[in-house]
Amino acid sequence: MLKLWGRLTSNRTQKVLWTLAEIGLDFELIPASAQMGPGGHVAKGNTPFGVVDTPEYRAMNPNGRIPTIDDDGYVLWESNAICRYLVMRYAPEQLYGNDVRTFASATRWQDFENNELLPPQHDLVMELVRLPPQQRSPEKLAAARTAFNKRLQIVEEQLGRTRYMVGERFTFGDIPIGIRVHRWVLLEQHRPALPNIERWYAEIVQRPAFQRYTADPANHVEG
Ligand SMILES: N[C@@H](CCC(=O)N[C@@H](CS)C(=O)NCC(=O)O)C(=O)O
Repeated sequence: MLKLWGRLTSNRTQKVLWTLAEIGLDFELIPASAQMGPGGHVAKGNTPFGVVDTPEYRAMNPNGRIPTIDDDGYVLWESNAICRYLVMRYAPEQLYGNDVRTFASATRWQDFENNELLPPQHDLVMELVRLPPQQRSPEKLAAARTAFNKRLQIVEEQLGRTRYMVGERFTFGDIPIGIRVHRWVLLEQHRPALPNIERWYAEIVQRPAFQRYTADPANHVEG
């Protein structure tokens, strides 16, 4: 059975969990993290799950980060690479219509999420939830908000042109953007009106695979 090292509260692990749920593949989740544990973030004095600093784990993933998978002896790290591997191996028709251009367009949204949306949202999560209040900075929070909202406008425009991130069908390109938008909805009280994203999000949240691991607010706003 496929093994996945990670944690439910990790947004990169979430990408893999949602993809596995779409495919319907059985797997074993092994809790692992240097930063978070069952009680929350180490910045608040919690004990982390660990595992990632052991020689065995480092031999699989020299970064000591999560997620990592072992699929029948094939070890892979980097969350987006894992998702690409999983969809190519197990669900090409289902998650990109087995079409090379649809595949490339979906990877474009993976890269956009990783490079443009994730860094400001990471700062938002730290400033709103994870850091102890005395370590938070209003300036950093404001800068993260501005940067995130600006990039989200690009998603809004895309969803004004197509029903999903890549055309008229759900693809694996919707997964990373869906995680980012879900976190934003859960975390941010004052959001600008983005009607195309709202329409798309209302559809996304109804997917059973989204409900399986990603929907639960405890996996996103837990401090
Ligand atoms: N580019 C890597 C980044 C991996 C990464 O930074 N993962 C975070 C969790 S989202 C992590 O390992 N944090 C430290 C920890 O939990 O120990 C990927 O996408 O897999």
